[in-house]
Amino acid sequence: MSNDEFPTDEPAVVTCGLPYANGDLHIGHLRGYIGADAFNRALQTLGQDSIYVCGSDMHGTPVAVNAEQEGVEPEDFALEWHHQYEETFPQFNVDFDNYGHTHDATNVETTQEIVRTLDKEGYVYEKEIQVAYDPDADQYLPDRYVEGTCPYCGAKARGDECDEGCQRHLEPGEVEDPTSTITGNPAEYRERTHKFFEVSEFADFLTDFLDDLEGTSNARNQPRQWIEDGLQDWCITRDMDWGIDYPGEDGDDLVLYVWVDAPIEYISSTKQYAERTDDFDWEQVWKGDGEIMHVIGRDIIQHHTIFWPAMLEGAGYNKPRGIAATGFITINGKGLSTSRNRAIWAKEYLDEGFHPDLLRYYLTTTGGLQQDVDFSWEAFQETVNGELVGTVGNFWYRSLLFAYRNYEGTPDADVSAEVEERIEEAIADVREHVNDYSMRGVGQAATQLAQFGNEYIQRNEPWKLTDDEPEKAAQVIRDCVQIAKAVAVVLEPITPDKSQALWTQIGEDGDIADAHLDEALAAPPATFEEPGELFGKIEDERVEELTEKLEERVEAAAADEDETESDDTDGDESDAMTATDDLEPLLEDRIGFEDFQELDIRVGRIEEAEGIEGADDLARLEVDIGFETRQVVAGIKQLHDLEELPGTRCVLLANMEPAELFGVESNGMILAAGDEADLLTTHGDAALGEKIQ
Ligand code: B3M
Ligand code: ZN
Repeated sequence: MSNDEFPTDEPAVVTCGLPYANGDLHIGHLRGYIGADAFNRALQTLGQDSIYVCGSDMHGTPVAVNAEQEGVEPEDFALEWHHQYEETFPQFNVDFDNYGHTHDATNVETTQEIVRTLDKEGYVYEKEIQVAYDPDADQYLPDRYVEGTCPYCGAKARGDECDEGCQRHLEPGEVEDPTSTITGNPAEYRERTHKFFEVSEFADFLTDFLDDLEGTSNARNQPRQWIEDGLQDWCITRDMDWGIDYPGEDGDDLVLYVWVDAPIEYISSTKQYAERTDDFDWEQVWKGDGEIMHVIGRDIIQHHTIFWPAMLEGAGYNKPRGIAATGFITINGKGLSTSRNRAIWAKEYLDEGFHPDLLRYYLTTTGGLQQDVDFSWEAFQETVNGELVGTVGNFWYRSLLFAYRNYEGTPDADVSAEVEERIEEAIADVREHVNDYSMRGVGQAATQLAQFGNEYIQRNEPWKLTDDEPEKAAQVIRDCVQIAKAVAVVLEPITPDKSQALWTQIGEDGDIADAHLDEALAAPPATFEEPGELFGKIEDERVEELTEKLEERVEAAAADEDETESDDTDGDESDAMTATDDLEPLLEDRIGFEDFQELDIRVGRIEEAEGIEGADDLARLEVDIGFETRQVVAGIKQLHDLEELPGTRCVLLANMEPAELFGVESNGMILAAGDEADLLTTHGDAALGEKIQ
């Protein structure tokens, strides 16, 4: 890999975390796959040779547990979901160059080859460990078959992950107070021999790897802390039938841990693409100097920044160049929950008749590859009606219609210097945003260019010029057609169908997806047909109806849950914001106004933020409160991207007694809510230092 600016001379592979083949796809999945798809397309518009590969994650307890509940074999169960995913992704214009699955022959072979190499290189050893066992079910309890308490943060955790707390990977035997998810019995422990991969040997390599790693800051910062805390070796086998056999030991009942073969599918899928097309050198990427970029959820940072690069390095492969870890997704401000049916399902969205590009635009411009996304039908409507209909669609239609009616196409004139410069500026912005992994920035650059187009046409009023100043009118409209084309080119990674439609409307041949950014400045064809409108408004009644539908099914699911008192075992969700049962009760004691006045709470702005060495959760902040800048220690190190915090407005309890934490003096307390430390702020233009009252 290189850290050279894109486009580089080396081929690139973009991947997105593999979906477990165990249930319906929803908006939480889509934001990742769409984001990565847009990123790959954007790299291509820069001229980067790049492909996008993925596949279904077929193994492990996430699949086995759900298959068992349905009473079907894991393989049949997973294949059925796999086929559904294969059909669903293209419907969102998620255009994988190859979509395989982890149980196919290529991946079994590649996985066994890599594990064999790690073994041969001396990175694998055997160890006796205590493994959870359920005597009633007469079965060992790997991973999701066991639940308990996270030894690091005390949250409820699964056997192999602290999914509701600190997001750490947990090794077999680590979870405290383990109970079987099959019978609810406390688990017993039995001694078993397992294989371990010596991740601890790779601490120096990983430290260097993180120094070079591009993408989002959380993907660099969290693992740095884990390395500092000391890396543990990684148990890579499980007592299960479903999975890939440890090479050379097919006889026993151990299979490889799902997290060994899952990322290897990134390689296998690339190989399949290369074999099929004969047009891509997979080894140049995976064993040479190619560029590897992973888009993942932020709950699987450890797997991608510690285990995966260590495996690659140990087996003699290339290392990833960039990792973008996406934020959380909420629905109407509450955590997405599949068990509570608080989700927007992929199929549902399409069944409602919405074009995929609308959701692509919404997810990319609100969240991109990094930010949290809140989805509500109202917010979706606002974005679609405001930006796609009002700004982009309106500009496209009015300028092309004017051009068609007066010139039957693009008038014969030169593009003005002003417009050429503005388009060049947009192209430069896009280049920078793609290199920053900011797909949100790319979307915004396109919409701002359309906004400029609207202002330009409004300011020049070509309709007043056609009679008296025909040359000037022709030049203004020539400019507008150029801007329309440029917006389509810049927006293509996000709205591929709509951009293609505009491309065809202005008489261009072929695929806009093949156009590079420079094409934004190339002259459009001289004639074209009458244009149509490419975006339609979403009406208020539609939004009301959809919002009501969503609320009703969330209520129905809640009622169902009450009836059956069923446990939430699918838990692909982060549901902290909705767990109303977990809220602390309101205090009965009332306080007087004077008591409140004793709290000196001020409007502030974070100026600096850095992690405190040796402290897992603590960050040192410099907060400007108008009169002065305060040093404050806050427990937000894991919960926020510290690099992103400077400039963030916040609220500070200024007369908190000073305290010293890890040798750092804290002079105040910033206010935050909930497990994710959602920072409180003001929403108007209150000045820094203003008192909260
Ligand atoms: N199948 C899904 C997840 O944990 C898991 C990703 C594998 S990526 C190699 O988000
Ligand atoms: Zn934890």
